[in-house]
This record gives sequence, structure tokens and C-alpha cells, in this order.
Amino acid sequence: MLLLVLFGAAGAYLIFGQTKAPSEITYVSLIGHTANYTVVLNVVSPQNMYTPQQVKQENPTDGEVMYSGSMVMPPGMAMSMSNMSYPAGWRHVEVHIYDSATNTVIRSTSPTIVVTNDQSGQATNVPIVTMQSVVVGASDFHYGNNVDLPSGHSYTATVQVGSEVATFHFKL
Ligand SMILES: [Cu+2]
Repeated sequence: MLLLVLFGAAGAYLIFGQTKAPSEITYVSLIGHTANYTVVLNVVSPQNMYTPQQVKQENPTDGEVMYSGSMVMPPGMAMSMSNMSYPAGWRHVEVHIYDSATNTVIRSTSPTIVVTNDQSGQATNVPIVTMQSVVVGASDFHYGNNVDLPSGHSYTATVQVGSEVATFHFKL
């Protein structure tokens, strides 16, 4: 009986692990202010990504369209657009930048985004992809990429826009 219970628990763990890993739900949204900009940092689960051509051909009803840059993919993983196949810990880190005076979306800057693991000190530079939601459109224009950020750690994200810096702290 005990063996059965243990087996059941292990089975449940495996199933849970398998279900949880690819679709590990992440949602962090933080707002920061610099002298001239309002910066919104979102750390979310990997998104379905499309090129503009794919959007035209496939008319997706969720995900994001990429305009420049290329997505960082897990080792050995092709440029799959599926958000379901990422290993646990992979997140979509994105930064929305607004002109604080006019509340308009800044589309023309080249921010730098660095995410540092507070425990290990490991700093990850986030190569910039420009993108927006296929549903929301232009008002969702933002900068970011996929980053491997294991759960159970706290992180500091530093976003530099021109000479202005916004700093964010979050836990995963
Ligand atoms: Cu995005």
C-alpha cells in the first residue's frame, strides 16, 4: 500500500513536472521612472513569435510579431515559434518605454537590458528584439528577448535608455 502511494506520488510529480516545465506561467510587471521615460518591465512566459510575413500568412490570434533582432533560443532548440516547448526557467523579458511627458511609445531607441541573478551575481545581457503583440498592435511595441532565469532566485534588471537608467527587482 505504501509502495503504491509512493509510486502514485512519484507519478504525479513526473506528470506535474512535465506539464509544468514547458508552460510554467510567469507574470511579473513592474513600472519604473527615469527623468524622461516611463519604463515597464514585464517578465512573462515564452510567447509565440512570428515574423511579419508569418502574421500575414497565418493570421495568428496570439503571440508577438518581431521587427528586428533575433530571439535567443534554448541550446539545441530551433527557432520554434511555439511557446509550449521551452524548458523550465525560460522567460520572455520585455521592456516598454514611454515618453513620460506625452505618454507615447518610444519606438526608436536602443535600450540595453541586463538581468542579474542576485544570488550568483551572474549578469545576462538581453539582446534587443523589437516586437509587439499581434492582438494589441502598435501601442504594445517593446524591446526584449528570451532569457533563462531559473525559479527560486531574485533578480535585478537594469534598463538603460540613452543616459537614463531604471532598475527593477523581482523574484521568480
Ligand atoms: Cu515581447
